[in-house]
Amino acid sequence: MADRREVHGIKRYDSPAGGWGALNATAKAVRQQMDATVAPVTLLRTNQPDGFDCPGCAWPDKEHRSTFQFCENGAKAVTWEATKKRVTPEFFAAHTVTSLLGWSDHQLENEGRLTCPMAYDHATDTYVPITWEAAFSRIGQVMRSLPDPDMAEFYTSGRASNEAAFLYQLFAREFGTNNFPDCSNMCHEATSVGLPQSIGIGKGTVSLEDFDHCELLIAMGHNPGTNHPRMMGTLHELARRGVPIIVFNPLRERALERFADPQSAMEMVTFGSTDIASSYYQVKVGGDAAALKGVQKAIVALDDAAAADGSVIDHEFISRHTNGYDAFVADLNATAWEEIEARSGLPRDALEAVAQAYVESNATIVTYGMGITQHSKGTANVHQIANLLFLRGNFGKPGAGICPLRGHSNVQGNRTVGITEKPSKDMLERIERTYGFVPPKAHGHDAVRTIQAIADGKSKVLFCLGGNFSVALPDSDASFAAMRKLDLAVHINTKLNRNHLLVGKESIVLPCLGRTELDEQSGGAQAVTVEDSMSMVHASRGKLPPASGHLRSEPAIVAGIAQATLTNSKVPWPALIADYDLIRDGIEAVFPDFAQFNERIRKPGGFRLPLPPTERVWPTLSGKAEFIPFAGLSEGQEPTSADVLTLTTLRSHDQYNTTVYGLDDRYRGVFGRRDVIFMNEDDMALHNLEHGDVVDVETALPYDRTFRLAGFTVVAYKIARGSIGAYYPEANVLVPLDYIDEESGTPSYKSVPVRISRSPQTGVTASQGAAGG
Ligand SMILES: Nc1nc2c(c(=O)[nH]1)N[C@H]1C(S)=C(S)[C@@H](COP(=O)(O)OP(=O)(O)OC[C@H]3O[C@@H](n4cnc5c(=O)[nH]c(N)nc54)[C@H](O)[C@@H]3O)O[C@H]1N2
Ligand SMILES: Nc1nc2c(c(=O)[nH]1)N[C@H]1C(S)=C(S)[C@@H](COP(=O)(O)OP(=O)(O)OC[C@H]3O[C@@H](n4cnc5c(=O)[nH]c(N)nc54)[C@H](O)[C@@H]3O)O[C@H]1N2
Ligand SMILES: [Mo]
Repeated sequence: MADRREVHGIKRYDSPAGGWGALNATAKAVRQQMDATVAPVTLLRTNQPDGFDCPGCAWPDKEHRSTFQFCENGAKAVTWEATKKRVTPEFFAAHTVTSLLGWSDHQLENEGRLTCPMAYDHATDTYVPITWEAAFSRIGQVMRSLPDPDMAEFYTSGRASNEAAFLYQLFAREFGTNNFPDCSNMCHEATSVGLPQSIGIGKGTVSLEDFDHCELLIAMGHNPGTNHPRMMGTLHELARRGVPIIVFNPLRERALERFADPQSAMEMVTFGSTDIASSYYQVKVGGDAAALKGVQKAIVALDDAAAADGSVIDHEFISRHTNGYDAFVADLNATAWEEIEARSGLPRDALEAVAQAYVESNATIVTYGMGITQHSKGTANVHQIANLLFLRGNFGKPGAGICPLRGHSNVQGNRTVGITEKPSKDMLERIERTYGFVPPKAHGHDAVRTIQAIADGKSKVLFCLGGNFSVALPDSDASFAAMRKLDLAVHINTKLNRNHLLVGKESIVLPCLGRTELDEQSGGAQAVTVEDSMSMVHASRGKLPPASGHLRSEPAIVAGIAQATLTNSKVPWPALIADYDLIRDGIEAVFPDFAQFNERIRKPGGFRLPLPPTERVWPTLSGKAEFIPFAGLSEGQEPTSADVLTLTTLRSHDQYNTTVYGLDDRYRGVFGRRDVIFMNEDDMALHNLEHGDVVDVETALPYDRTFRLAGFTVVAYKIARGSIGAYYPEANVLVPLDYIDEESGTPSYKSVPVRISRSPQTGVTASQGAAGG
């Protein structure tokens, strides 16, 4: 597009993903954060049998012994934690909290590792050092003065180890609440709710080996080149093996188009690459259920046309293993192609082509991410994927199954060991039997309900075991304001972030060890465990000297707080911290799937938790897999008038959730800025906008408040018509707090109806960097 105007920081990116660009970016990350002598050894320990688990993503490795051969974003995650930069008490003394609020998210975290427990001092508007003992004792005092244990909230971000998470839920439950807001509530909750309804468990069913046997892969709503980079090795292998890879994604994501494997000498020296997607369907934002219904409808039509011999639809599997097929087909028959095409933005023949590929495959895997779950119909979207897989019995056979791509490296493990606001009766009984206290039964708050309870003044204390809670939540204006109403916030973190700065009455920041660091307790050096996306549990051991002599491990901090809070606790906290084997014995006692836990994690690679659907056993209420129809396409999600577009919020290549490593998004051609709106050129023409125009975006939902993002720059992009994209967390101001998937509570971060207009603030074209809100 020679005549397109030049826009600051926007360039074409024509290369494949991976390749030399990835190697260069890794070198840069190391240079900016780490000591050149420490970096190579540390990076080589990632995901080795005796090393630590990569905090970058939850994709597994073969026998947990391969793939730190190379991974750019894994390296960024590791170097960001193992950085040589430090946030000291002197830093806090020199910067008031009010002044730090003017910093961007990137600037805050880029100051380096937290080094000392700090408490907020109103008189000076700064954080001042506090001893661990004084911090614990103050927390205990406030906690014991709460009139009701349900006035405390216990947030977890999915980096915590199984051991830390287990102790945390034990503490909160002995204290008396099930208030467990979790990053998972903003992420794969639609999976945790939807999959048990469909197949009886809330986890994926495939293993890494299944990818060696699959004949078709359908990839929906995830961006592995950035977010699950080790998956690119698997996709590259599949593509080379000639397995069709069908992508549904509103944006053209480079890594799903072409990838040069830095492991492949040939591709590197020849500047070659491999095409990944065999077909790329730019579904409308929020149009996946419609697309899936179209594919299912076309499959049923193919089956009707063929002899009912099971060569198209596996009727034997359906009659033996499922319920609800007839109602499911009736719903498909009642859905018109016009509606499917309008909602998905895809033509009928494209969806018929997918159906054809599907029926030709004897083993299909569907992988999916946030593009499926973060919608007002997220749970229903997940059901549709399961329905599609049922049609050819794609569960419980090699090479087939469902594969939700989990987010944080141990978010799945946190859930497995009891971080849930909706505990099962069985788990509570086992906790009682093991530890001798009676845990509360009433369900607690999830993430959105927590911030609502805080905003309403009903909850007064918030613990954050990792994460950046209010920045990750929707509606930054409301969420930030709520934080200031707290009596006490306790932040257990490795890095400084905005959540620490939204101070209420009291705020305490407790610095903890990261995965890469040595965790030395009185019983010797400790290992922790994590569970990956494919239910493999294995040990993780850090080796680096801690970033500061004042750091404590997450389990030790939780135990310290628990001891200072609970009078006559039944849990032997000091013993558990001396030797984490004893924590694992407790996990085993409460969760029988962890039988011989300590023994099994000592084997390299660890072990796999049981997944009944892989044996065609369905732990649903009926004991069968359930077809769950998507009732009508007309409700929710869809724009109400022609000028309304649907906004999706995205991660850049240089970001880990709210952690902004840098301001580039190389594969999308954005450099040094994040204040952009990706828009289709036809939509731009329709809205009378040009590449580079500065616009305001406003939420088009019936609220009595305005949700506005002002002064962002429009970038012409290959994105589906009617859809626009912007970065998270900047765009969180546009997502109303209660605009959620009713079934799972997941915020609808990926389908917000909006209107866009030329900004009155013209001239704001300069890069604003990572505006924090
Ligand atoms: N480097 C890095 N790694 C990460 C993270 C990170 O931020 N950085 N975050 C971690 C976490 S917590 C998570 S949950 C995962 C997130 O991993 P992903 O699920 O890949 O996350 P997103 O970037 O939010 O968006 C996913 C993709 O969905 C597409 N999409 C948007 N809307 C729709 C839609 O309506 N339909 C479809 N089909 N697609 C859509 C977008 O174009 C984008 O390609 O990654 C984990 N790993
Ligand atoms: N608009 C929009 N909003 C979203 C999303 C979206 O796609 N769009 N995605 C959602 C998703 S999927 C998720 S998972 C959430 C993420 O929400 P969170 O998990 O709350 O956020 P993170 O940005 O991952 O947390 C970053 C902080 O974690 C701390 N940290 C890092 N490592 C460790 C560690 O080892 N221990 C401890 N204790 N702390 C550590 C650091 O201090 C860092 O500042 O955001 C959600 N918000
Ligand atoms: Mo996530």
